[in-house]
Amino acid sequence: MELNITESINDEIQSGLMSQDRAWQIAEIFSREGANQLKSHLFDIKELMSYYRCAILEVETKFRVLNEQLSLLYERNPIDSIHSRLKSPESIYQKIKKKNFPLTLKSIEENIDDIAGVRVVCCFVNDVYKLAECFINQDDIRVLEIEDYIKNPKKNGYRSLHLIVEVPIFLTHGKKMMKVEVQLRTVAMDFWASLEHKIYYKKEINESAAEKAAAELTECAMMCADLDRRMQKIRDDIDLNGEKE
Ligand code: 0O2
Repeated sequence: MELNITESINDEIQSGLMSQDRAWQIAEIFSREGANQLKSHLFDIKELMSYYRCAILEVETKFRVLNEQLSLLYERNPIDSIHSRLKSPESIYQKIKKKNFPLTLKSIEENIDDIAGVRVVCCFVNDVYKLAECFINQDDIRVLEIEDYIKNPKKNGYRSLHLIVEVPIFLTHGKKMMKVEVQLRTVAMDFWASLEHKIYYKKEINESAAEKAAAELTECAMMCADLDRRMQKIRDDIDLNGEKE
């Protein structure tokens, strides 16, 4: 009986279903009763998650540095805001299950690209591409994938530039490359995606309401794309003709 409980907790931790703190408490109890192995698994999970947090810090810093330098050059900040998140154990578990990958830490690290996510919200579309270019040209960044949903929006109208990169983190025992998903988008793209995420994306909605909402959301996405084009044009015109003599 005791062995089964240990195995089942272990499975939940391996799959990321149980929160790390809760599992740590249970491990304390079990380790006193002899299940020391569990404690070491828990340490491995905590360690991996802390590496992803370090990778987020590295990527955030790179974008803050670029923002600082570009704002000096252009006398305005190209970045409006940066938001970062570590994927929750529940959604890591859902994703690994959906994609039929083994439920091990190694497999999670190899197969889930967006455990660490950094979203960079820019003012103008040109800023998105400028920042992406400066970022991926840094010699310690390894680009694994680029998905340009601005040039090729999703069917529902979703737009953003997605990069999957590996970034080095420097630890006491050496360097480790960690995967990070970077999403770059404008304020208008972010406005649409944030609201669509709240009301529609991956939500269960009854069929007739869903169809109507989807059509409306796609229309709103086109309005946001149009706004982006117009704002970019206003700025380009000012840059070209609007400077004081
Ligand atoms: P969450 O809740 O934001 O974390 P995969 O990531 O492997 O499932 P793929 O095709 O590689 O699939 O990823 P994709 O489609 O490039 O999208 C990854 C992320 O982009 C999503 O993460 C969302 O954050 C965002 N995204 C993609 N499509 C949409 C969309 O239609 N609407 C909104 N609001 N966001 C979108 P998650 O993990 O799916 O969700």
